[in-house]
Parts: sequence; C-alpha cells; structure tokens
Amino acid sequence: MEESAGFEDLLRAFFPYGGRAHIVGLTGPPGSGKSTLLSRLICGYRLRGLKVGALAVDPSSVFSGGALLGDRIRMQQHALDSEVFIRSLAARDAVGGLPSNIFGAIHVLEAFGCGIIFLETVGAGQDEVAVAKAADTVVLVTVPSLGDEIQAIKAGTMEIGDLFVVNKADLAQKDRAIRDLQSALSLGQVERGWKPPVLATVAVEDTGTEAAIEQIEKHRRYLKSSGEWKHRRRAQVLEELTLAMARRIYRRSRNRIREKHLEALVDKRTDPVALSKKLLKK
Ligand SMILES: Nc1nc2c(ncn2[C@@H]2O[C@H](COP(=O)(O)OP(=O)(O)O)[C@@H](O)[C@H]2O)c(=O)[nH]1
Ligand SMILES: [Mg+2]
Repeated sequence: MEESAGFEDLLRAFFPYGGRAHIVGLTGPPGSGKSTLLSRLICGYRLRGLKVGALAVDPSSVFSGGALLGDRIRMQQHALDSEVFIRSLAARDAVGGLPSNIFGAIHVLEAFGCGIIFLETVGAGQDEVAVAKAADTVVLVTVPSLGDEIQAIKAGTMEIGDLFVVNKADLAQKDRAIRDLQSALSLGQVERGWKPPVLATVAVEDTGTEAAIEQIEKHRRYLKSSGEWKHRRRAQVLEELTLAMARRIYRRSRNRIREKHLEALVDKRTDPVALSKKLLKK
C-alpha cells in the first residue's frame, strides 16, 4: 500500500466525476477469450464514437510479472488511438478481491470522458466475483468444453452475470454449452426484471461482437429505467468507502507497531489477535 504523496488529494479531486460512465466487467476462466473479445468491443464502441477505458485487474501480476503481456500485444491495435485508455492494475493490495485503487482509476477515466469502461479480470481467485462490486454490467465469458459446461463457471459466478457469452463458438459443443447455460440460468433465476441473455461469439473472427454490444446497451437501458442503476451506484460507493477505510486503517496500523511489539510476538509473550485488539483500541 505504498502511496505517493498527494495520492489522496487526487482521489478527492477525481471522485466528483464518478458515476458518469457505464462500467462493464468481463469475467470468466483464463483463456476463455476475454481480452480478445474486449479488443473487439473497444473497436465497436469506438465506431459508435465513445471514448473507451479498459482496466485489467490482475491479482497475479505481482508474482508472474508478465501475465498481461499477451493482453498488451492484443491491445496494441488501440495504442495509437488517443480516445482509448488501457492499463492494468496489479491487485497486490487487494481487499475483497479488488485492487484498492480501482475506483480511483475508474474516476480518472470518467474525468477523461470515457463513456464506457471495461474491467477485465484474470478469472482466478476472488477477482471473478469481486468485479461485480465495481461494475454496472457483468459479462461472463465462457467457452464450450468437453466436460460439464457449468463446471467451468465457478460457484457464485452464475449469480453475478448479467450477460453470458459462449466464446470460441467455432469449437464443437457450442450448442450444448449454450443449452446447458440457459437451463442452469432458468433454474437459478428468481424473477428479476432482467433475464440474462446467452450469446455466442467467435472473438478471433469478430463474430457476435455487435450482438454483444446490443445486449450491453440493452442492459444499460434496463438499469436506467428500472432504478437498478442507482442501486448499483450505492453498492459501488459502499465498496469504494470500505476500500478507503481499509487503506487508512492499514496505514494507521503500521504506524502503531513498534519494535517492542514485534519482540513480544517473536518471544510468544502475546499473539497477533490480542495485540492487534490492544493496539487498535487506542
Ligand atoms: N478458437 C478460438 N480461439 C479464440 C477465440 N477467442 C480467443 N481465442 C484464443 O484463445 C486464447 C486466449 O484468449 P485471451 O483473449 O487471451 O483469453 P483471456 O485469458 O480470457 O483474456 C488466445 O490464443 C486467443 O487467440 C475464439 O473465438 N475462437
Ligand atoms: Mg486476458
């Protein structure tokens, strides 16, 4: 949680721009084609005249260093477009699966004028579900597989999907994958105003991109007309505030720890539970 001086001033300056863009999360297993699809979606939205932002949430980058390199290569076609802003956020200080600076980054892009901002997750660990806390629309990207299709979608992720995309629809088993998804969805659905559609895409061939954009736009209109948009905004600021508090408490905690506390722990004269309680009581 190393922060440069002035970091919080910047956060405060950018916060008023929050809530302007449509935040779309792209989640799903690694290799399902999220980055490829994202690149297609960026092109589609550029054609519609929008400024586009994309943030890759990568909890693993701290270890692997270059997990997103492939993405960067894929994203190179947008490198010369000054109306597209792409960067990755290492989730080294993730709280609840989200990098603690994610909302700050989103607001900077909103201030820049991005009408739509994509959040791509690596699709590992907690980030898959956590992205829903920052997004207005969650697109779950999966692929036809040999096994039980639903198995490829982790527990808890079915509920967060507003849109289901079966990518790599050029592969066999695509129809079965779609059918399985649809029946799983019809089982799990409590009656909401929005029935998550299931789409097929071949991102490498740019097939199905327009239909995906249409559904993303349809979902945005649904959010606005149903009042769900406000609901999600509230959930987002709840998360944003929690992250800001967590950052503050982390810093404060660090500042309170003295050498003698470490010695007491090493010597087993106390334990982290008891000592943390005592130190935070002050
Ligand atoms: N056959 C096929 N391959 C695809 C398709 N979309 C993406 N891929 C390939 O799948 C691999 C993983 O794609 P990527 O976008 O990096 O997946 P991510 O990890 O979900 O971001 C790459 O080699 C892509 O070229 C598709 O529609 N069909
Ligand atoms: Mg990717």
